[in-house]
Amino acid sequence: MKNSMISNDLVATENEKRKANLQRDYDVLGEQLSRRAINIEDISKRVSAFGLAVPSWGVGTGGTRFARFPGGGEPRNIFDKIEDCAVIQQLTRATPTVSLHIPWDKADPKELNAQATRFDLGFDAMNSNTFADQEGQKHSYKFGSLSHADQAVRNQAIEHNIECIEIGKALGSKALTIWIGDGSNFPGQVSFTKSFEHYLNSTKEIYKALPTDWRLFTEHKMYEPAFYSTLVQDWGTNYLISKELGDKAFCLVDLGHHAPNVNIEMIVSRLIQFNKLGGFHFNDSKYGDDDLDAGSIDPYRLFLIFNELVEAELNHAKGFNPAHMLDQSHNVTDPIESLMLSAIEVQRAYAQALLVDRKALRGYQESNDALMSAQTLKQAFRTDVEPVLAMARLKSGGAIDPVSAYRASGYRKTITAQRPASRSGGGGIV
Ligand SMILES: [Mn+2]
Repeated sequence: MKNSMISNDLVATENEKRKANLQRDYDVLGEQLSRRAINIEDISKRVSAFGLAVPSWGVGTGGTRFARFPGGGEPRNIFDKIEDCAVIQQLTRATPTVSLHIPWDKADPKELNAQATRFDLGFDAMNSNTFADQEGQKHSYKFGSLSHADQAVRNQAIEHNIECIEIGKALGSKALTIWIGDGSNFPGQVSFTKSFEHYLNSTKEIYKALPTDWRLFTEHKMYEPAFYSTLVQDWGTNYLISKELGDKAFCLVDLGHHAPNVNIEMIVSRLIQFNKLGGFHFNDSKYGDDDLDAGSIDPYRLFLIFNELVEAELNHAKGFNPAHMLDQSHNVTDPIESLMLSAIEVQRAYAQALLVDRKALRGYQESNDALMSAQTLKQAFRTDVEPVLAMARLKSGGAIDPVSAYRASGYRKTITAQRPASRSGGGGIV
């Protein structure tokens, strides 16, 4: 890393304390895996190559509809946010890119590029915002944006998305993510058919402005902010959109945007099979769109999703290139710590999924051995891959224990002194 927010000497000192034990754990795991005909070095290499994007808005403290309790040293602007993202990447080596949200992160692209280059960071998908009104905006999105009854409102929303593409081009981004809050709170409030027709026509205009090497991601969400009907409410509608738009349009799966108990891994499989999986917003939930830390509630579900992804990767599924991003709200933790651990949880699910004995699984599936099929997945999930993840971090210059190194650095205290407290800053967790 060209520049670092935390002293590399401090990271080295912290690693030195843990290196010998890690090597021992790694060797033991390597021996265990070799008995299963798995080369630990192969798994390590794949884990090292696996990257996630951090959403710029994730490094600020989140909130609920009731209150927000700001933490110390909150980023004041996109340049502070990139510094916090650089810390996450420095210590985990798992998050080489940042995903921007316009207009919150609007700034001179030259300056944005310079700040990202300082830390060897890149820019992932651009995120537009037509779910809130911005200062000086001509038309309100109170009753919708891309699906609004009024053509003038729809045009304003279309133009905003095209502007996001233009900014993204200057930053080396290759994708636009559209999530809208359009919907209704009362039966009869909107015409399902008419509003969807408007949405499709609007999105087709945006699609036309998409460069040839870009992808358009649309994100479905079951409810909120609209509580009776949401325009893009489920993966079926999302799939219809991507089919209507064309080959550059893909579905984005946000784990928290489904009803409890929905079989998300099966949705993922369907989208892969029909070449429409764009990527993920990783988080976890217990009840609804709780935006909890990835893997904190149901790590097995995360693993089962990665089981599908690894299957597709190994089969070289056509056009398979999912974008990985975290999308969470950190209300009670230090966002940097949550994002570091969440990135590691996603990597963990990936590493565990790489351990699935696929040949054995296929055999059990073909002989209808339900019990052993399930056990084959469980064997991989039960394997403690922490030494692989920690070794991958160490070898690529990160921290064996990112949270300990972060706490030892006193980074939060330093930035709290440098960045005056602010009570503002939108939630905007989508
Ligand atoms: Mn999302």
